[in-house]
Amino acid sequence: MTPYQPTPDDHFTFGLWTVGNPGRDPFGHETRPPIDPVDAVVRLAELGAYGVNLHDDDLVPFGSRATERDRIVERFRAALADTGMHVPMATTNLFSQPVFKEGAFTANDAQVRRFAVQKTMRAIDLGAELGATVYVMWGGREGVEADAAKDVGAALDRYAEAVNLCCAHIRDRGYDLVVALEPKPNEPRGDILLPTVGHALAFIDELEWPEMVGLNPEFAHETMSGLSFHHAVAQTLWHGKLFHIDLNGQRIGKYDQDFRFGSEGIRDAFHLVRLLEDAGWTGMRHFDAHPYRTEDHDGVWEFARGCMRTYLILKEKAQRFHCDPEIAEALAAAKVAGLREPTSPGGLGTASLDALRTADIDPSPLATQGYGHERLDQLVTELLLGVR
Ligand SMILES: [Mn+2]
Repeated sequence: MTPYQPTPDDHFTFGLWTVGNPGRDPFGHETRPPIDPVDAVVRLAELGAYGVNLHDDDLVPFGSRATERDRIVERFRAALADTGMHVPMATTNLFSQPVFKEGAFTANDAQVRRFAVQKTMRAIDLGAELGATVYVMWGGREGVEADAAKDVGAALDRYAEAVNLCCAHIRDRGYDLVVALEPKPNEPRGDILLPTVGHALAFIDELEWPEMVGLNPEFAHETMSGLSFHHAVAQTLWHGKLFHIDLNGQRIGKYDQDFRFGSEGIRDAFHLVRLLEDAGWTGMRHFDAHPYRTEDHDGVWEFARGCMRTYLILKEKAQRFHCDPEIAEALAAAKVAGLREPTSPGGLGTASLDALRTADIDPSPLATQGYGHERLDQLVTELLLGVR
């Protein structure tokens, strides 16, 4: 088999909105005609993907009548059945329509909020109908430019209420579905609520059913703020809250680029893949990215192939990282395994506290020891550059 050839076992998924992105940006019109969702399913299946994810409006145009909705869904289900493709995740578009310009779950107008929750309930029904087990919530319009216009505490009350209502709907219907919140710091709003993984993790603890809610962290969204995505995902895993993940490429400090996975931040991407593979992450490797605006449809499929191929190359690099004897030496010199040893082997009792209080620890030799990070980091660089 060709090396780095994806198969469904790799669990690669794409949003319909990713390969289907027509190349519109704030300064320019579409550069590609729309792709029929059925064609996207067929092409991605040929490339070795496991499935596709969708917003409600990606499949069923906003405002469609019920009969039209059912016809579109039936045709789409037939394509899934023909290709063996899955829909592991679904989400709601609560950002494109003008009704959501002031927010959706956190709009100041209660009728807008009710419409947003109702739209989400219907999109949850669609996701469940298509077999999704994860429901992603990205609150793209849940924010503000004019700070005087938004009471942030009240907005968080309403945000929690909306998530609770959606969880109540899932429970009431008996769906096998969990919710994954997707943090983002800004864009399209000046500031967005739940801007980072840390904010979202703390928010979950305030919900009615925190066990039903986790995160969908995105590479570009943490990186936009200059934060380490690898660290964000590691902490999400540590809390048992990695329910889904959005992979793409992004440079710090720029607009939301959503580039092909690995096109920017290749070292961050490597450490992320190493983290996911070492953790035995069994979920989807979902690409939430856009082909460059320069591309025609051939370029779209090159983009999709590139996302998966780079992941598989980095997965192999992660395996080589673990087998390389010089890297093993450097990891030992850096005392990486030492962090697994408890600081207080006896725990938190009085005897252990006394042992720590009275321990004879000389900081001088500890202060002068070197950790060999220069050598270790250079070895990682050489691994990624393909010379070892
Ligand atoms: Mn995303």
